[in-house]
Amino acid sequence: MDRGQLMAQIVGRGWAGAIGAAMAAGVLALWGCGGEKQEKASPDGKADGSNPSDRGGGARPTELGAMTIGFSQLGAEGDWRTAETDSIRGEAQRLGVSLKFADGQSRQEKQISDVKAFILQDVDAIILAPIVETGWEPVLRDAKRANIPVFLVDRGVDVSDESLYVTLIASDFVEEGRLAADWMAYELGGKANIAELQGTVGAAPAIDRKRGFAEEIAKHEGMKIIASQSGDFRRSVGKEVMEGILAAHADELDAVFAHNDDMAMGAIEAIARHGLEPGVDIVVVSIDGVRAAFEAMVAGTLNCTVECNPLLGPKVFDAIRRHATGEELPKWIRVEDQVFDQTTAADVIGSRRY
Ligand code: GZL
Repeated sequence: MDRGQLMAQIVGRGWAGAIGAAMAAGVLALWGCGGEKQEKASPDGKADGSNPSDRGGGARPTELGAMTIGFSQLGAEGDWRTAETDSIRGEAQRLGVSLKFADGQSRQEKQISDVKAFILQDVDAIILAPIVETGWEPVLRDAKRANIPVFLVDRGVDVSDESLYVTLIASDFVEEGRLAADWMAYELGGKANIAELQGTVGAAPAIDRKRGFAEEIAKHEGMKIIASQSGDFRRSVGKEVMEGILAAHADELDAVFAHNDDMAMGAIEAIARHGLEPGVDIVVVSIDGVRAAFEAMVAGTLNCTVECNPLLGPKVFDAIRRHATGEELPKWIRVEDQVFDQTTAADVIGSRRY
């Protein structure tokens, strides 16, 4: 099976119709290729009780331009986060939405107090990028009692009552982990000792990417994770963690799976400082698809990245508008993912938008 067949097989997991158009674009789209989001109906299909018509209390504006919206961003840990923040703030400006921005500084307690402040200010909607999955129920109940709909972006929450948020706009992180494993298994013939750099402890993308990757490599008895540690989605921490792993395992390591490109860049630095050739002596596979990753693939130090599109601004305001006019939204609006490697990086780097 050649690479094209592999990539087509990976794409086969997703939506076969994407193959033709996506191949023409020089990339392999897994979910849609015209930029259309895949929307999954909520499992039970019934109203979640958060539509304006179901809500008691005061009416909210239905026009985005008349809304004041609070955006609780989790922090500014790296390139992906910056791209997401810029997308949402830029789209608010384009639409004439009054956006109150709060930087959670990578601390959940700060994010919770930011959301509480939005509730006191009686904003018309809240956009929340939750740093970790748990601990949100009380403040989401406060928002619901105040008649303020909450829209989750890029990371999910673990709550007992799904009516506490309108929808989650995010990629399928489990699938991203599977795709990374698929690509690595092909590249290394199903045999590798792997170091895993995990994302922020307790964060949905870290939990789910780990799960998807582990599920997929379990199909290849020659693939084994020999070291796994959190690098907190940060380049500097990814580098430190990789230095420690190399000190213990350099002579037996074949590959690195990093939960995001920022940590992969740190790992690449550490591998080179250790006197090994990243991308050659040790294969490096990551997730996000930020510009630095494309530059590294062109340079040959990164082998593959699974895109996780951060440009969520248009999608989130479209969801807010649809909800405000009484449309019922699915609990998960899935963002498309694409796989890039050194055979495609040079062709598409010029068209990258983040
Ligand atoms: C994914 C997002 C993750 C990125 C990382 O939706 O939450 O957080 O993959 C970022 O780069 O830190």
